[in-house]
Amino acid sequence: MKKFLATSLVASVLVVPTVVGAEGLQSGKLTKASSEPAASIVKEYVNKKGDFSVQDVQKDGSSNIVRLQQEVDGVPVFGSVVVGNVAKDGTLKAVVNDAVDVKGKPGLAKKAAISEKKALKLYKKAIKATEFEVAPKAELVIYPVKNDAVYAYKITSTVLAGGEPSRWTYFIDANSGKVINKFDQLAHATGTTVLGTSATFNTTLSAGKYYLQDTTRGKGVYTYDAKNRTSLPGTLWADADNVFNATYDRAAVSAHVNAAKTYDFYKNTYGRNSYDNAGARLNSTVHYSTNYNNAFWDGTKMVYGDGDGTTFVALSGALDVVAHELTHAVTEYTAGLVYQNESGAINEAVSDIMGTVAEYSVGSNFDWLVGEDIYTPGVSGDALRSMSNPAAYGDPDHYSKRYTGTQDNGGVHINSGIINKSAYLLANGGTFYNVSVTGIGVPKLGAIYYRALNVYLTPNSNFSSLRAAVIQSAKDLYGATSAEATAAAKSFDAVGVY
Ligand code: TI3
Ligand code: ZN
Ligand code: CA
Ligand code: CA
Repeated sequence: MKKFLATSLVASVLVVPTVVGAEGLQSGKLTKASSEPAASIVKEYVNKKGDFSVQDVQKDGSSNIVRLQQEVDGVPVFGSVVVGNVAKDGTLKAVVNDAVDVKGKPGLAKKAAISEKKALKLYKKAIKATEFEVAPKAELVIYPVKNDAVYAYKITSTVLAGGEPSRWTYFIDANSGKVINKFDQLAHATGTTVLGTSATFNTTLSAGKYYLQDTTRGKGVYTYDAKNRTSLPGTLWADADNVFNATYDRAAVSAHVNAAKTYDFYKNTYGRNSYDNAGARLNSTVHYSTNYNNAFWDGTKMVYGDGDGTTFVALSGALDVVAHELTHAVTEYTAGLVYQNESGAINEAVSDIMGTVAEYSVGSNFDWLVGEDIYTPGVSGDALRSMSNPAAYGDPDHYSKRYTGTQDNGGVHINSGIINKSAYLLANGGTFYNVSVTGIGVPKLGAIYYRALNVYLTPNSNFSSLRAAVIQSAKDLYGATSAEATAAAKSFDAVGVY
């Protein structure tokens, strides 16, 4: 039991500290006022238990929040942290003391007989992995064990290749090489998608709840619930048992799974690490508003309506829609195509094209339709748009038929049909308006448009600039006189864009 200082220079009323648990949180007026640095005040209060390094001091209103890490001869004691809340006048208001008594423990007599290199070898052997998303990192720590403490290597890595992703932490005794403890920080969830299929995906266990938080991709993939309201982002999706099998869960499962698939598509196909190519966290919100028949990229996240059940079901259910939305983000960070008139129609078309290339690469049933999986559940075979035949949904398929009015931002979802048709002809081949195009396949279509988006398109590119950008990209990738470059030119001839 600690002794509490009863004297104070400023306050005259002594607040009797409340103690929660033996080493838990203590609060009250724990020390008298002082002009010493906040970290010293907390250190002094707990120093009977050992040495501490200052991890962090943060301002919190007029208080300072101090975090100390317990150490012995500079080696951290795993998990033994002290947090102190020091008021403006230098009095300690609250402290969480997780420091442990390790001084003179027999297990600490031997420091570390085995090397870090050897420990890493043992770790890799134990988790049976050779390829790492995040390489194993070892840290020598003091690990408290029953009535004793030992030196141990704490080693963590992230593995994606070959089977289930994992993030194993092992504590390996630095003398015996034995595994003292281990845990996997990734929780492998299961659930049902909007389309009624089963899926496995990554969640994170925190304080007894499983969150739609996948930490294996870039800076993470997070999925939120707007709870049928319109304030964003809503709340991070939490589940009690990691089995996402409620009807209400389906939109979230699909958004989470399809965002991860789209991340993988961009990473594995083009080496792009998220939309900013710097691993930006992928945030999605589902159950936006009520009966909302659309989806959008709001500048920082993807947002999906549930649909009204007749025109649409939950829009996150379709991979081509999710990849369409994420491509709006990629466009914003690359070409920056202005969302109006011809540049806006290119913006829309690029989203349809990359959405379809993603569907081809990582989807289960590829086609030249957009949104077919979530459009009109009561009607089969239809979609929001067709790239092979835009006219089937009233969209133009030739420059001569372009829309020049002001609706839809100057027809961004309408005139995209002209570019969509051109892209379809480039991949698939065909004769249109007496122009024959030799198809080059979907992967090359994707590579060419991805390069055009990254290199040659600008905010004010029009259809004619797109033609030049796509032809140049084909030349860069496949050669100036390549069949691909010829096909690229023909694909624009066919839709009347020069
Ligand atoms: S941005 C993209 C999202 C999406 C892709 C949605 C695929 C569904 C499937 C999109 O195309 N949204 C459609 C959209 O914004 N609009 C069209 C315009 C006008 C037409 C549309 C058609 C919406 C049909 C709803 C139903 C709009 O709503 O302003
Ligand atoms: Zn769009
Ligand atoms: Ca499709
Ligand atoms: Ca339908």
